[in-house]
Amino acid sequence: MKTIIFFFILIFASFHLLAENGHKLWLRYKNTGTVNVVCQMNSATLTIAKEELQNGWRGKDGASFALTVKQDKEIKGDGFKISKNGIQANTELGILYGVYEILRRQYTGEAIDEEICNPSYERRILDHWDNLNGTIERGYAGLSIFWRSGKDSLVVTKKDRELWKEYARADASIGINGAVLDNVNASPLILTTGCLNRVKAIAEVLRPYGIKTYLAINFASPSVIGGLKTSDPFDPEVKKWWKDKAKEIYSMIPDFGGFLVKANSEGQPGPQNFGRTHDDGANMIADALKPFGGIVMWRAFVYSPNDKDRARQAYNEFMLLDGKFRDNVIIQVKNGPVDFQPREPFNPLFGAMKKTSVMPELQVTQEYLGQAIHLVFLATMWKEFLQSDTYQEGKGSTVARCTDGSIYPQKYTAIAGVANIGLDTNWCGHPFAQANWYAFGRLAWNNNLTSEKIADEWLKLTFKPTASEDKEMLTALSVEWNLNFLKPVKQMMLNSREAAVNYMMPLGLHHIFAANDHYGPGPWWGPKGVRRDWTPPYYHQADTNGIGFDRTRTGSNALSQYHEPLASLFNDVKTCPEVYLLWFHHLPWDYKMKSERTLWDALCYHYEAGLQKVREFQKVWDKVERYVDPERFALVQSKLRQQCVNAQLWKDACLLYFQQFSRKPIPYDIERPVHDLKDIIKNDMERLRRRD
Ligand code: GCW
Repeated sequence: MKTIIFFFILIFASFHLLAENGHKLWLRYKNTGTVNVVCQMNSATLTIAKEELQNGWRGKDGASFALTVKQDKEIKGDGFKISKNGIQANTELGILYGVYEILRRQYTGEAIDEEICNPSYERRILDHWDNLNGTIERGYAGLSIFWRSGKDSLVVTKKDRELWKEYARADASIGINGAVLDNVNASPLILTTGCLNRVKAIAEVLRPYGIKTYLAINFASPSVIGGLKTSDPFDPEVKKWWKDKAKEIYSMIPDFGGFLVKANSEGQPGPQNFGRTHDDGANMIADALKPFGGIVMWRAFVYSPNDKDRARQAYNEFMLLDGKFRDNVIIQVKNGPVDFQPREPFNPLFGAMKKTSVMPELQVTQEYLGQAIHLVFLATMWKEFLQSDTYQEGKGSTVARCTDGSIYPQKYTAIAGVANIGLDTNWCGHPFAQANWYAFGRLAWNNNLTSEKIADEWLKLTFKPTASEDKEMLTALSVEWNLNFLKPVKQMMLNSREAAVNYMMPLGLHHIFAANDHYGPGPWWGPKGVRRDWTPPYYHQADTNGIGFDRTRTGSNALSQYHEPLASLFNDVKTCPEVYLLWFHHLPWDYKMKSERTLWDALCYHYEAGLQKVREFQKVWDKVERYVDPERFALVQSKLRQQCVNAQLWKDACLLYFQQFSRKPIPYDIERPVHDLKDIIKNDMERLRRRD
């Protein structure tokens, strides 16, 4: 009888799964009762805090809840103290963050005991690679929410403001407090008055949510838009131009955050165009921002075609400059030494630059991880990075501790993520890509959170049915939901990044992507005349002798940039972690792995495992159909199909291509390729021709 009732409850309850288009993200709050918010102060931010509590309250009906802004030494920055009866914080923004924490706990069922929550990084920033014409570099979720093309492109509409407000709210709810509004490949036009007026309007909407605006700037701006003869950082007129520009910006946006600069990288202008160094350029701009409290985030993503190993260049260039930067300069370093690959060891600059503030740059948008098609939860990748031990100050000097102020007394601590947000109704293209936006914010706030906890929270907030007002029904549904939806889907998320590594580039392989769009496989691509370090053969180095990039002491010696014991550990093929094997070593095809398999066989099994995992994900998803509203269910289902097709292509392309060199059979218990290599290559060439 009980089971029958349960069954009916479920059937009935599942009828209440309202169609959802994903626009509400993890903020599907709906209160179940009233709350009496007690707060002595008033401000735009506190008004938001009060409204959020009232609209989302799931605690005791009619309870009193106090919001108190009061200094407490234990609370850092915009941190807060929560308890059952209220929130205390040093700042109003701290109160708002506390409110989101309370609501999150009420929805996820986490206990609310007295606890202080402090942020790991002071600045938690999203970098939008949005162009002023509305397109987004490496954006897969539609056009920009900030910029558009056309003759009215700079007119600020009510609709713009509404969308920016929703964006600001989503950011604030996960602790993000900064946004770079334009592409790092920056147009000089961003600093013209028309654009700055729009930036001002955006800043006004973002401000009550505690989000500072920053801009990516073009180093050649003084000559391009300022009419000067040069942009040489030593030129007095150039210095003055930047000082005046800073003054103009701060008169419009008093809490402006600062500039992000990509200089002398991939064709962008920089101080080296004038015979100067990175510190000369960064310091000149830092001096202009200093009187207003602004910072410069100067990127270390530099590499020239003349060096024999791209991976070692940022370190070689920037280590020489350690200690030479002004204190309002932060060096922004990508997590890995090459470029946001599915797996890279950490960039050796972390922990090594001891006299300069350094901030990690992560990529939320999945340029190299299946874009808005593949389901890849990135928290596990970021945790792997943050927990990597640099050994710079002894064991336990993790990247997280080297960058969040625990080890070095950095003047500023910060972390940035390249945003995956666009005008798509669901913001991110793939419903599960929202989890990466969420995870970035949560980890920036607390770099000790586990991937599992983040996935758990996100799934509950994003997918748990909230429609029923009937408590009993919701409880019954909840038990069932936890078991049949939460558990398997969470596991799928946690396995998803390793699956992608396996079907794309296992065992330390990297950058073997199809040219330009970086979506599918392209290990063969390397036409004459193209920069070698922009072609996959440069990275995989496959030949009949073996495969992999030799970065050992007898190779490029890039591994000497790591602190001992890492350098020796990576150098010795026996102790080098297998996940980084072909990153550091060029090995023969019959090299014996720990599993006793040959390298070639191991490679085949990794590709196969990756593909099979995606097949499994399809089954996991199909099985949870009754727990998901039809719209989001169908979208994820269709994306998983495409992911599966693409994973098959990756496996076939890479194995058939590398087989030409290994000259060994694909182990017979592995499913046979379903594509021909020559067709794959032909299609790829056609794709490139169409693009040109
Ligand atoms: O990953 C590469 C991208 C470029 C990007 C560059 C960078 C913004 O392919 O599109 O440019 O990195 O980070 O500067």
